[in-house]
Formats: sequence, structure tokens, C-alpha cells
Amino acid sequence: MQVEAHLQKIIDQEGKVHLTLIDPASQTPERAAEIALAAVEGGTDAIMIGGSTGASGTLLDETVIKIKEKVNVPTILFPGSSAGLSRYADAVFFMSLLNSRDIGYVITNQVLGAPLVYRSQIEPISMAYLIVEPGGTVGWVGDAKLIPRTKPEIAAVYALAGKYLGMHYTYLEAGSGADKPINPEMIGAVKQVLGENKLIVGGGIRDAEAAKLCASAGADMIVTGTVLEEVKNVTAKVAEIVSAIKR
Ligand code: 1GP
Repeated sequence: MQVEAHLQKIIDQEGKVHLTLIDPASQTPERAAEIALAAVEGGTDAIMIGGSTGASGTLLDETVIKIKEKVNVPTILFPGSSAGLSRYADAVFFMSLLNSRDIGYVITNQVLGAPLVYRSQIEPISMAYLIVEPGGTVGWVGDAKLIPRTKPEIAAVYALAGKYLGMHYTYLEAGSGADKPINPEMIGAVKQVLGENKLIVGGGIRDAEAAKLCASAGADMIVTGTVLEEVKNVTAKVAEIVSAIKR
């Protein structure tokens, strides 16, 4: 429970956690490590590593290794399938895409990946993964029955089911590069049923204002990915978002 306990400690001390998402398929392992270092200098708390397509095998392993050489915040896998596991990472969001129509994303990939997690030192962090409109690439790949943006009550009952199934974390995902983040009403409705369980929100969060809105509505952790691939000054962008969400 080292990474999960570490993130809990940050929440206790600073109110919120910032996570930087790096997709190994988007740049070289060396560049990924530079982005991770710049994000840590801006105040990010951990590096999530994963993606829906192409984030596997040697490229994934090398990306994790290079990032770990440069930074000492936790590295957490964010796998698109059982192929998204790497024994070099510190932890894995061991997640089930609860609103997928494809049983593969609900449980089969988890069954296939579980032995590798068991044999390695990777810490599993159990998580309900919920994809909301527009859903992006992950919504399509994961064959998600997208939760409508305007239906917070549907997200809340999924989150409650995940909590009752024993999942510690819930991730509300709008899809990488979404035109707008999950709305505050949905975040608030989900956090209300989750209580002390942790809520991660990501997809389309590009600036301090959006991050603050999500955090104030009830997100415990904010994920940013795409915007950090686009900006010149990663450290400044992360610092802007971090200072908006932490107390
Ligand atoms: C995707 O929620 C994450 O899984 C991050 O989304 O790339 O839009 O920041 P962005």
C-alpha cells in the first residue's frame, strides 16, 4: 500500500493530488522522461503511464525505466489492457471499465494481467473506471456505453456499485483531449456517494480554472495529459494547475 498511502498522505496534507499522464506512444522514452521531470519541477505528485493504443512492450518498459531514472515521485501504470503492464513501475491502477459493453475490459484483461502483478513488486490500486461523453479514443476502444454528460445520477450509481465491489478509487474520464472536462454537477454527485473513497477526474483539463472547478466540485485528484504534450513550458503549466488545486 506504499503508493496509495503516499497519495493519501498528500491529500491529508495538501488537500488534492495532481497526476501527470504520459502516453508512451506519443514520444520517445527520453522525451517522456524530460516531460516527467519538468512536471515534477512544477509540483506534480505522480506520473501515470499508459494509453489506449501502442503503450505496451519494449516502448512501455523503456518509458517507465527512463522516467524512473529522472524522477522519484511514484510511477503508476494506467493500462489500456493486460499488455499495458510493466514490471518496472511502482503501482498500477488495477481498473475495471464498469460501463464497457465488452467483458474483456470489465474483467478478462484483469484476469490475464493479475499473475504478472502477483509475481512483480507492482502495487495494485483498485479502481472503477467510468467513461463519460465524449469519451474519445478510450471510449471507442473500450466499447463504453458512454455516460451522458447531463446525467450525474447515472455516474453516481456506477460509482456506488464500484465502491460496494470494494474499489478504492473511481476515475471519471471524459476522454483524452476532450473539448471540455466532466462537469461539476457530475463530480459532486459522484463524490457525495463515494465519501472517503478517492475520486480522480481527467480528460480535457487544460488550465487552472478548469482544474479548480473540478477540484472544488469534489475531485481528489486531477489528471492532465494532452496539454502537457502541447505546451512549451511544462513546468509552468503544471505549476499553474497545481497551485489552483492545492491548499
Ligand atoms: C486521459 O483523463 C486523461 O485518460 C487525461 O486527459 O489528455 O485530456 O489531459 P487529457
